[in-house]
Amino acid sequence: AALDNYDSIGVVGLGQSGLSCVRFLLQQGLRPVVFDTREQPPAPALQLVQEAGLKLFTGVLDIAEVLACDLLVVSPGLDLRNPALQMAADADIPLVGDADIFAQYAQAPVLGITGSNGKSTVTKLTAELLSAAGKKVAMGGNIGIPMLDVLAADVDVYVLELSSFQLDTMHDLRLHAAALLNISDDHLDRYASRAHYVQSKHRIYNNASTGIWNRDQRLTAPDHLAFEQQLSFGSDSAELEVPGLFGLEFDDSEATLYYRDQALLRASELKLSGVHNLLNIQAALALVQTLGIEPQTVLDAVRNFTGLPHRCELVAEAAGVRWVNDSKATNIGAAEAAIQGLRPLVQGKLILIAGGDGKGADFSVFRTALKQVDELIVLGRDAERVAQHYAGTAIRVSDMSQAVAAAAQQAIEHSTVLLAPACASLDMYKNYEQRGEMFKAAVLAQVAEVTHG
Ligand code: UMA
Ligand code: ADP
Repeated sequence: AALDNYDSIGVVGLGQSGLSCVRFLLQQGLRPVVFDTREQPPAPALQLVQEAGLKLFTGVLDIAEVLACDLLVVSPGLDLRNPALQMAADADIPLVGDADIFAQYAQAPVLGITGSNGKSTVTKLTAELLSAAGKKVAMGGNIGIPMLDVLAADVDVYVLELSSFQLDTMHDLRLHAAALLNISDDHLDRYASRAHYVQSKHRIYNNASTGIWNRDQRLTAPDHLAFEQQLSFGSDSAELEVPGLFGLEFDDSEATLYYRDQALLRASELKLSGVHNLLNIQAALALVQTLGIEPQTVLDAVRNFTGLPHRCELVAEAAGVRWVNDSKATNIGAAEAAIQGLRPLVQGKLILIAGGDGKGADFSVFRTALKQVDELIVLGRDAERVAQHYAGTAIRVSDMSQAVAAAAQQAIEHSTVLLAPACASLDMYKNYEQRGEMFKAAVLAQVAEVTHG
């Protein structure tokens, strides 16, 4: 979307993305008309809009005003099936996201990351690997920093986390490399079918020079990209006829990460845990490899990467027990990944702390993952709904310190205690971060007691 071709630009949505778009357009000397479907849009954007004296429409989108625009920059939180947006699309008014504006101004190669799970982890790690290789990196997108806010003249490479919503409105961005990490059910309330959600994820490969995909899930493969334009990763070994540059080999309970036929790292050298994180690391190595950075040259940065907080974060290792905080596992899919990712690496017991606000999910699908758990400790509003699908006897507790104490009692040597609630936290905590902090505090107190008490 070359902005000077349009006479009347509408910005729809005044959250973080909308605020950043309005600010950016004003900097370019353009005065958009702004919309938000809420009567009361968030204060920061509202203030900017009022200061700049822009025309503002709040509440149900005014069809005539929307159709009066010749370009609409739509926020990711808005459903494109909104009637006014649908009419605009039917009238051939381009509906774009911030990525299309970004595309006009970014002067350096852009790496893009999408997937149902692991996006933020891979985005952050990729940025750290690039920094380790001496590049000036700018990171943004769904990770929480609007991409237009990180545009700068002196950037060597951009790393963007892209949600399916951002991909839906992305047409012009030509990614130097695009990674589709995995696909599992998510956000199905916004898509007509699972196939539509998959299609949305695949948009990341449109215009990409290289597509990076997951051999464990054929569904992630970029079918229209030539063989030479593909790199892949997976939990099998790497020397396959598919473009298998990265892979894993397992012996006993240890996994080794391979690049072609070269062993790079053993899982025990890492601060991250879980097979899913070994996949995330491969994806990040593949992304940086497309810029000519050889995996061998950034291994220290991989070893030192502590991950993002609350995602399979190793909190403590004491008395042969590993304590892992995966409070970000707010749905069944993420908790399953944590359980399945950790299971092969645990020789003693795998002890799970779960429960919270189940958001009406059907927990019978959690049963398979629960079979891999040696002890289940449940808390929160939907504790019983989780416990009900456990074959053994679940231990019921009423707060996090009780949960940690119960886990300590059950643990034997080489056990792992995992907080992966499969539920939102809002019944007991402000957010998943606070729940994770409570877990960490309880674990550190428990460990100190064992050491000194
Ligand atoms: N909303 C309205 N009316 C409007 C505009 C927004 O009701 O007119 C509502 C949306 O339905 C949503 C909320 O406001 O509930 C925020 O929507 P938004 O589009 O304004 O969101 P931003 O504040 O711009 O933040 C977005 C991403 N959020 C979403 O896609 C919902 C952020 O990802 C992202 O970090 C930010 O842009 C910067 O790029 C967050 C997220 O939850 C972390 N993403 C989803 C996820 O990861 O599952 C996709
Ligand atoms: P996203 O940004 O896609 O939400 P995060 O990196 O924040 O992903 O991780 C969120 C949760 O998803 C983590 O708590 C973890 O349990 C799970 N997860 C991380 N990486 C993967 C992966 N590669 N496959 C499946 N699940 C994963």
